[in-house]
Amino acid sequence: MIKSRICELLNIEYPILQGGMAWVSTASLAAAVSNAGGLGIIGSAAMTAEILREEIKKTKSLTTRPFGVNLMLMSQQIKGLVDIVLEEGVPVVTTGAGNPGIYMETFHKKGIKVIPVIPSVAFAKRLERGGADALIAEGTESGGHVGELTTMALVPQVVDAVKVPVIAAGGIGDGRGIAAAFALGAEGVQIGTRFIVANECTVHENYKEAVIKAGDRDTVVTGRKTGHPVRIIENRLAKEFMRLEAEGASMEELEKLGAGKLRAAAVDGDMTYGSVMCGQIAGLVKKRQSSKEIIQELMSEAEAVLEKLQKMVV
Ligand code: TUI
Repeated sequence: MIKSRICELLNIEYPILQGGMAWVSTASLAAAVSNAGGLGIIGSAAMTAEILREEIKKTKSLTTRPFGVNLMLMSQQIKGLVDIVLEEGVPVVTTGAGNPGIYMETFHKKGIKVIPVIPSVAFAKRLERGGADALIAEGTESGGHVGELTTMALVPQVVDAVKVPVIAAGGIGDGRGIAAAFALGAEGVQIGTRFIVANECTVHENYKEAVIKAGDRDTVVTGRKTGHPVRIIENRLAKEFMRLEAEGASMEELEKLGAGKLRAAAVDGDMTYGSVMCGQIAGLVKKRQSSKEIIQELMSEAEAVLEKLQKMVV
């Protein structure tokens, strides 16, 4: 049994958070992960306020356990999404792609735990001072919007810099990754890519198949130059993006190319011109399972690894 402050803080059985992925993490996946003892998280980045309200209600109808909502702070709808989270009484909020400082007090007044994703030590310290209940240190191995540092370099430096519990994310897909994250001082993990192929995940079948087929070098980061770095599976869209970037295309041109492409991949199953966001760890995601099977396997592997490592100390 692996327990940490994250289990107590979030009132969950296992220290595993499911990444709140846009167009991917709907009520069905979030509730299944929460029912399996982790923290399921609804990804609200592409939702309108009303759709988020429906997804929260659906999650509540499927589980009595704690769950979270991820707020992508660059979302055009952010104010409306925040209002829905406050009205519906969601237990946990994770944030990405920005500074949630201005919402912290309002969330706390409602008893909502706030766990921002941070890509650097400086940002971690700032948000700890701002009242974050825990932090997700997310390495550049992750899918979607990424920072610069690797999980291996970022997590121990953040752990040394703050007192609140740190959750590691980026490049974690099995029990070895969980054990490694704990060795670095993390007290929990956030896993996205492995849950894309969960039975309860409602993303298009082609997307799941692309993750299962992906090898270690099949993702690329587009947009590092434009300030919007995004890790996706390399396809025609990614190549076109990289060509335009190399030619010094304007932000408008790049934004035009990217518009609606995540939906095209996740909803329509377009694996050629869609934006197939996933992490570098896709190479070891090889089978479809229920969320419960994934969590059970992750935890028993992590325990076995930690026991094996302990025996190496003589
Ligand atoms: O947010 C994510 N990953 C995401 S959001 C997303 S939605 C999207 N849709 C279409 C195009 C692009 C994105 C897909 N993937 N991860 C959390 C994360 N946050 N990673 C990095 C950061 C981050 C970066 C800078 C957090 C804070 C930050 O601070 C900058 C500042 O100083 O405000």
